[in-house]
Amino acid sequence: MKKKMLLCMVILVIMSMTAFAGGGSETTTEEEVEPIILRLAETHASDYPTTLGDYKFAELVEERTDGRIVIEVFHSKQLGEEKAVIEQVQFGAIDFTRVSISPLAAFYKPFDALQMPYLYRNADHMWQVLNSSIGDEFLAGVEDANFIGLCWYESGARSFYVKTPITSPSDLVGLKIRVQESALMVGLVESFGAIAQPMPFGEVYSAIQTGVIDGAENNWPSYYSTGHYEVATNYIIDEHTRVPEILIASKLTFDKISAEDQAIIMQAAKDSVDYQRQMWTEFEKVSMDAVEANGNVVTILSDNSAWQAAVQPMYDALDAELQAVVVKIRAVK
Ligand code: GTR
Repeated sequence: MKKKMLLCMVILVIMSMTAFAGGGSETTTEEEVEPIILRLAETHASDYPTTLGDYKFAELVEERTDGRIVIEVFHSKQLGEEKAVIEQVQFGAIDFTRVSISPLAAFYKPFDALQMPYLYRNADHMWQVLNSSIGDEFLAGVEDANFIGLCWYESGARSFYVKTPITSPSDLVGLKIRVQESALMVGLVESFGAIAQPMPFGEVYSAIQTGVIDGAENNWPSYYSTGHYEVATNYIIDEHTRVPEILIASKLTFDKISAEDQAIIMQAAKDSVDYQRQMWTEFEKVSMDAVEANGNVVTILSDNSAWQAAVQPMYDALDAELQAVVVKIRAVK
């Protein structure tokens, strides 16, 4: 009898312990689910329009996953310069980045077709293309290089700025001009007879200041926000390229996420675009006003045919596949 009671008591104690452990662990798991923390690298400062787009994207992802996925934005090159960041995204050490497609073209060559000089008639034309099946095919295609293309951001048009006066393409002959780490941009600058100097973005200011280079090229917001306008005061609005910005994820990171969360991330990126474009328009105006208030020589061209003619050989040199993409882009109304 005693033995039976003892056995019953032991069983009861074990049962209650198991129940406690089970019940307890269920509540703790719910309460203590750790969010997945992912990192996004951005080259620009915290208040730059692309960074504001990144923040919007991160905010939407966090909201729509009820805090299960948190994306931390590391702006101002905290995780490195663009080329190094792209490499790290490719092997999964960084989860996301927002970059210009110029350096990304070294990893996915077809991007060259999207960044040819004087390709788009204007910003609207570029957005028609990016929002069409052409843009979608590029976002999907970049998976071949181990990236997931999420969305496009605005980046205006790039123009040259140099230390010396400039009014025509011939003023660029022999000048040392910094370009992004992109073969296409090297070719573009060489088409004007300048000497291309590929260099990370963060080194440009002091390179101009110390005379290592004579100038560079970029859009209004970058010319202003980097302070390059202080050291290369002649800005000629030749608008030689519109280079889309892109938000990408590492395929290695993406593959670890559930299909449901992947869809949330994709949609959040798309839903951040309007906000980024609006921030772009505002900051472009702020930049123009600030540069003009600084007394820089800004030359607006009424005719850029000489500039366009100089880069024509680049089209002839494109391979047949990319030439076909160019034809499709030009046909978009
Ligand atoms: C900016 C672009 C950056 C970076 C930079 C550069 O317009 O937003 O991502 O590519 O140009 O010239 O390096």
